[in-house]
Amino acid sequence: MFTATKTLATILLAAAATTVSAAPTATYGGAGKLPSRTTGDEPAITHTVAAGRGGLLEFQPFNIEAEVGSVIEFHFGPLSHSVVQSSFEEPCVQLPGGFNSGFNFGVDEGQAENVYQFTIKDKTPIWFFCGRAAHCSTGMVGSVNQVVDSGNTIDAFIAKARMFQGNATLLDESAGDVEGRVLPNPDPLAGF
Ligand SMILES: *[C@@H]1O[C@H](CO)[C@@H](O)[C@H](O)[C@H]1NC(C)=O
Ligand SMILES: [Cu+2]
Repeated sequence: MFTATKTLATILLAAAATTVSAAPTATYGGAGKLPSRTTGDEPAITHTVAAGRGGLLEFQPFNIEAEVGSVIEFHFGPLSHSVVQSSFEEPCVQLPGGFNSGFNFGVDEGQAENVYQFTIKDKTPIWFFCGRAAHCSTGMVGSVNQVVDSGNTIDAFIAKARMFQGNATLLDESAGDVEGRVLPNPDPLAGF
C-alpha cells in the first residue's frame, strides 16, 4: 500500500517536473490559459491582458472581444515588452498613427509598476504586437475584435507574424501614444 502510494506520488512529481521544465520554452498561443478578466460595469469594462507572463513571449489572452467603451489594459511581466499597433497585413510593423506603449515597463520579476491602456472607440479590429526585438516574429501578437468572416482572424495574424523575419519596425516614439495612456498598476501583486 505504502509502496503503491509512493510510486503514484513519484509519477505525479515526474509529471509536474515535466510541465515546469516545459514552461520556459515558448509555448505560443495560450488559448484558454488566462481568460480575459473583466471588472466594472458596462460601458467601463476593463479587459486585462498579461504581456510576458511567466517569461513567455505571448500576450494572454491574445484575442479579446471588447464592446465599445471598454478598456484594454496591459500588465507587463519579466523581461521587457511593449504593445504597439500594426495593420493586419504587416503584424510586426507599427501602423502610422497607431499606439506605441514604449519600453518603460521592464521588470525583473512580478509586474511592472505601470500599465498601459486604451479605450475601444468602435468595433474596427485592432492588431497589436510586442515591439521588443524579434518577439513579434515568434508570435507575440494579439487582436481586439477580429472579424472571423473576413478571413482576418487572429490565427491568420499569428501565422503572418511568424513568417516575418527579424526585429519589429517601430516609428519614432512621438508617432505613438495616439490613443494609449500609462497609469499606475492598480493590481501589481495579482497573477504573475
Ligand atoms: C535586433 O534586436 C536585437 C536586440 O535589441 C539587437 O541586438 C539586434 O542587433 C537587432 N537585429 C537587427 C538586425 O537589427
Ligand atoms: Cu515581448
